[in-house]
Amino acid sequence: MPTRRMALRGAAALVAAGAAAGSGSATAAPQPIPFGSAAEIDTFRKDPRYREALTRYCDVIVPMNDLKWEALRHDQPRFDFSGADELVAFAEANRKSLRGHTLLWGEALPPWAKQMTTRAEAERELVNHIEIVVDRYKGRIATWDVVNEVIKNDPQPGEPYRDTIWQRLLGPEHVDIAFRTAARTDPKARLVLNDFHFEEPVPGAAARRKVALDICRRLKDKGIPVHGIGMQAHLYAEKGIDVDGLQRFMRDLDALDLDVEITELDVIDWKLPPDPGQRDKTAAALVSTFLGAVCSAKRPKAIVTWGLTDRYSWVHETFPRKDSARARPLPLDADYRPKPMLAVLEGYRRGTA
Ligand code: 9MR
Repeated sequence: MPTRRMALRGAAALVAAGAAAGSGSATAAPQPIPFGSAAEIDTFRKDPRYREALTRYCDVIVPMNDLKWEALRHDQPRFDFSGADELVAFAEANRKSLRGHTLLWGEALPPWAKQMTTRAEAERELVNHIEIVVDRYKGRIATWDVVNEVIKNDPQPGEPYRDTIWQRLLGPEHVDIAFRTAARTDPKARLVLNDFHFEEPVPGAAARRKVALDICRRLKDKGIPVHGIGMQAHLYAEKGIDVDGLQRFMRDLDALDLDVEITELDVIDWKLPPDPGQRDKTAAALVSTFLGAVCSAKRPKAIVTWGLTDRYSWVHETFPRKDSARARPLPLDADYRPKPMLAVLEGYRRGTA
């Protein structure tokens, strides 16, 4: 079992390296970047090795599904905080910080929410939901993915938003309402717009980066707080990384005084050749290229993977391989052994990369 000393080791290393980096010398090490993972509640409850890995490797914990409407609001009037409370308590007991995922999404909604029909109903439910959830974890969940995946897959000029129940009933203002309500409820929370497909070398990704910037600029112009953009970073091994595009994106974020976070990192290896060792090397190289592009231009506030071990990942079902081999998307293998990807991530965590 992990000891309290082990649990604190990562945090202590961060403080020490942070102090060195802040010394101002030209040769100072780069700032360490807190590392974390999403945690899935059923796995967390049943697998002690999962809990041990979260304790050992993470500075940040993200409840993977338990803060979604589907989990919290299955029964419309009664909030069920059981799963979220358990993960928050674990994070606090082990001195990890927390990211909240997510206050508004077009998916993972309970049936009643998908059946809302009026603008007034949608606004009332959204505001009420955000007030209750953010207030419950005020001062404890430091960062919120306020909106998740609101950008259309292939946005065209004048049509930036994904078709969701929120967009249908509230129009573009659904984003404003969510950020405004979260900021009012916990004025100290960091508020993030979270989305995917920013990194690929295709025109669609550039269009999505532009929309993300436009949304944040519009919020800021209206005086609505937004602090950063979350890049999910589900990296497709066969697609590659737009290094120049990402670096421009980081400069554009700087110009708007916005942070960046990596929020759901993993590698989709369904098109890679079968050899597991080779797949792991390719995945580590891809993560290294991606993080190198981002971090050399702007240090993210956190780097979070969508799970820790290949034993459990959404990638298995969503991107099955033709040869039926297990996907290898994460930093630990299915038996919790470190893979080359972990070394890349630990470099950023220690501040040596
Ligand atoms: O990994 C999550 C899976 O367990 C859930 O069933 C699913 C629906 O709630 O969400 C998955 O997580 C998604 C995240 O919330 C948003 N970005 C994409 C992630 C993978 O689908």
